[in-house]
Amino acid sequence: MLSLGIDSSTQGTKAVVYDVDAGGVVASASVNYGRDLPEFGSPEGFLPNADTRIRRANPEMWVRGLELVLKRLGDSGVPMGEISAVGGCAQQHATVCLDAHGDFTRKGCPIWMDSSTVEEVAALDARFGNALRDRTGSPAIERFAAAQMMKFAREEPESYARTVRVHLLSSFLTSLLAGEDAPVDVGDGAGMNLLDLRSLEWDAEICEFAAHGLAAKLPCIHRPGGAPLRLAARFGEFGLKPGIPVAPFTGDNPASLVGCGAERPGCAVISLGTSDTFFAAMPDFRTDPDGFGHVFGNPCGGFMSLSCFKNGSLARDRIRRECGVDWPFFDETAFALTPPGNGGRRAFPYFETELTPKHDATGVEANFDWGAASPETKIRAVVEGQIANMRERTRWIGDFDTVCVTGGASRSKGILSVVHDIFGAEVKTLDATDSAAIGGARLAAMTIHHEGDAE
Ligand code: XUL
Repeated sequence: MLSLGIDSSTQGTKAVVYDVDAGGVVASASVNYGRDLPEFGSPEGFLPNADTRIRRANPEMWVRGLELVLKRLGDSGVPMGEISAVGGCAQQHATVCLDAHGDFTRKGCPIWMDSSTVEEVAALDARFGNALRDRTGSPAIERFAAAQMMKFAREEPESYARTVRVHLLSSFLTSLLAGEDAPVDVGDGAGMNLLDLRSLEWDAEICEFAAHGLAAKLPCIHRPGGAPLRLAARFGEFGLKPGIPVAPFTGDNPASLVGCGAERPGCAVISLGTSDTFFAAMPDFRTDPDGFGHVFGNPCGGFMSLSCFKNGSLARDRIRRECGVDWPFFDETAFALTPPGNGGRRAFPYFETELTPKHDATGVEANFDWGAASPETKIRAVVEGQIANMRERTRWIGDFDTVCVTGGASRSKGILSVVHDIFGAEVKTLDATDSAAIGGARLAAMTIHHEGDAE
């Protein structure tokens, strides 16, 4: 059986055709907004703005991205007519506002990179404090819909009043594919500061505080296992079979959880990239007592957590250069020359303002004489510092029997051994390229199994 997974991400749209029985991608196509849709003037996926806190995109670009990626996929010769279900995901937190005719009421939609809502976050904090985290899974966050809608209603009251539907990009794309107003999936809906994660209903009090009448403008909520929608007739144009199930799109992070095969609790994913990300499924609703980790829904049921550590690969590269060594030395030799635990020597690189835990960019903080230490001691100290911090900051989630490591730095045998020692879990490496699109395709395939079960 073939299913289609679409990932509408910051810089482009990707589509994969997934062979569910063989478990692999058989065809893919992609669109890069900067290269392929230059008319939107968004080389990096958003409209350039001198104020770097403002990050917005023209929603027409996402519509065109979806259509163009489907056209390219069809042109690649893949049998579009044999695809049995469609699913997908989108960058989290982007909001799309529509009027009663389905026209956009906000030509520039804020995306996840927008942090222009500092005032609104302060207002949410002052009104709800820790209750916001306890109810919605996250403290007040700039890029989340509560703060963004508060700002929209304040700055453009007429446009806000004309808005009848506030979609996330994920539910907006599902609506396009289904040709009808689609629900918000709990996975992505949890990233709004508006969803009560215990009842999985919109929190009326928080919605009303954010913007008058907001709850009535939000879509219905799709819970795991709920009925899929159906592909609209107009997508027959791309060779797809109208009427096949469409799984409600989720956020790219919840989709990656599924795409990495980590949707069951006990398995964590560490993605070592520009920044390091940690995510894992959780069976029940818990929040980070220190307020650093986010809680999103798990589209397969239950919840997931996500923590972002800003000082990741760039910090490791800076240490490597400072030590004057090559990558083979950093990745392996340094760990052969030093014992696990490094004799208690630990270091934390704060080259960027850190999110988890919050820490200003102050450079390397070490509990030993940094200047006098050998390269191998420094390298182990930094890697053990990073991974130990990750373990400490994710302890509230629970224990893990398996940790899947992805991203460029997962090639490092040294880093993998440190993950094994500190997490005390089996460590696997995973190629997570396209994991979000694959997650969408797997969620699509699950709608068929659910229908089969029901028969
Ligand atoms: C998660 C977040 C990002 C985007 C990227 O909270 O903001 O990971 O989902 O697309």
